[in-house]
Amino acid sequence: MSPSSDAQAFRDAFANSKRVVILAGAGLSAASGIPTFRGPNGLWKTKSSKLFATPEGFKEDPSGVWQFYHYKREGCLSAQPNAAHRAIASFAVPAVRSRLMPSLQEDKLPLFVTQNFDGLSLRALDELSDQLTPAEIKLARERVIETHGSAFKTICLQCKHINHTFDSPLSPALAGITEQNAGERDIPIDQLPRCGGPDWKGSNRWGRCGGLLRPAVVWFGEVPEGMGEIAKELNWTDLLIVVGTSSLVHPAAGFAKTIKSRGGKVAIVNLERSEGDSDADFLFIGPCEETLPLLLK
Ligand code: BV8
Ligand code: ZN
Repeated sequence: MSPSSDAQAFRDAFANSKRVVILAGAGLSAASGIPTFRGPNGLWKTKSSKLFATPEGFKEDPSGVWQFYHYKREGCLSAQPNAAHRAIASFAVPAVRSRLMPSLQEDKLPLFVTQNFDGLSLRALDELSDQLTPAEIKLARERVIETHGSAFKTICLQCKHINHTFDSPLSPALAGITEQNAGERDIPIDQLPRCGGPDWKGSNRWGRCGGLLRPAVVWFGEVPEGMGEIAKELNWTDLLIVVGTSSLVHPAAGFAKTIKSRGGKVAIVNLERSEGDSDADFLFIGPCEETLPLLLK
């Protein structure tokens, strides 16, 4: 049976769902100006994912990879959440949940798994500070899993310290790097982001070690974040909403099949057809920044 595009039937299924998971990909942030990976002008068209999204690539060319992530981080910092981010963030508001999802088990917030590392979904939650208490925002943020990591976290290769920072540039040598000139400079490794920051002098007062940092994003062959919590949640999920992903990258691409195999429903909101979408229960083709707010009104 082919997927339904009946918005009211989707709203009814949504209202009857006890446990909801939302999975998002690059299409969620497209309207915020963040390029997707595999679209017509996708990132992987211009850059090789082998170099920029694998641990081997980083080992081979840490200078090139840091330049790539520097301008990606800058892009994410200057981007704003769009209407689709805000529609999903609105589930954190109790009145929205009771209107849209009155059957939620113990009013459990949907688990939101994003493959994006741009931080925009968390920023959309922070924007609700006029409607939610800090405790409610904290609770909602804990239900967001950035399963492919975050552009705003770094890991030290030496002491494994994970640092969360919006500072930019992470080292003076990266200042002025843009998409146009990235890779032109060969930045010496000791001028790349170091543990303890650019003014690291020996073991400074934070006890940081000065080791080389890497972006805390999940590269190919690496274990995505939150897999245990996600697997547990998928056991109970009766509705998975998939937004803005080509559904080509595993294990996220396999969530829909898991839900279907357990009798749950799958709704896909995507600009164009995506891998495996004919098995979905609902399919809404269009820009999610327009379709999602309409579906969730
Ligand atoms: C894992 C981070 C084991 C960095 C990314 C060989 C060796 C090892 C592993 C594998 C292997 N062969 C296969 C694998 C598995 C591999 C994989 O799936 N490969 C694929 C390509 C075949 N996966 C992994 O390696 C993963 N790890 O398997 O570990 C394991 C597994 C389970 C449990 C324990 C251990 C790690 C995957 C993470 C890789 N990291 N990037 C960086 O990007 O800089 S991948 C990259 O793809 C991004 O993270 C991105 O999030 C992800 C998915 O892409 P999308 O978000 O879907 O973006 P895309 O452009 O493709 O599509 C956008 C969609 O939006 C389009 O459909 C478009 O139509 C739509 N759209 C556009 N605009 C809009 C819109 N929709 C709505 N509205 C709009 N306005
Ligand atoms: Zn360190």
